[in-house]
Amino acid sequence: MVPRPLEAELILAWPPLRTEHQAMLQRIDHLGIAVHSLEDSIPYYEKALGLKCEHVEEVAAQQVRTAFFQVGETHLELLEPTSPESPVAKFLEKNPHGGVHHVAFATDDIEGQLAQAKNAGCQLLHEKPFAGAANKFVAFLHPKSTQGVLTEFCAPLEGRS
Ligand code: CMX
Repeated sequence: MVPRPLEAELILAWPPLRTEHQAMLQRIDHLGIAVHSLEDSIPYYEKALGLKCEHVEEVAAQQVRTAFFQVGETHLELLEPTSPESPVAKFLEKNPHGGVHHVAFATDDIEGQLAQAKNAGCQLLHEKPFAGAANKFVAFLHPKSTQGVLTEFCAPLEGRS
């Protein structure tokens, strides 16, 4: 069958062309999910979904307590605010039932990814990555500049100064 023009264009355009300067996203590292209380929320993930809470960690700089669950190659990160000033507390004010707070992409080049996003017109919430949960270097893009999704880039902290 001869492809219709649109299909032919899609075939020609796939995979997207990359230049050697483009940073590379590797996978969805985790989904951040805002909750009021880890203690109240963890049983749902363990009992209803059959997942296992791997670890609980406070990230003081972000004013959150986190709980991680592995799902295949990715994780769920529950986020409980530890202060009314926490970004997650503000999110819960607007979304009282909680819900998906951010999408975090693992990358092999976090600075390159930030530069690429900035060049594309995105607002960086952090010009420089910083130490986040689970031994990761992280940086965020403002959701108003990313089609409404708070976006995180992350890379292993290991080997960074
Ligand atoms: N997803 C989508 N939209 C969001 C959002 C989110 N998570 N959080 C806020 N917004 C929207 C608000 O609904 C609001 O929209 P309207 O203007 O239409 O009402 C707008 O963004 C508010 O933007 P703002 O006034 O600039 O900022 P806020 O004080 O509400 O803070 C944000 C929002 C994203 C800048 C802040 O949460 C932030 O800096 N986040 C990055 C750090 C973070 O989230 N840390 C917690 C997780 C840490 C971890 O994973 O360990």
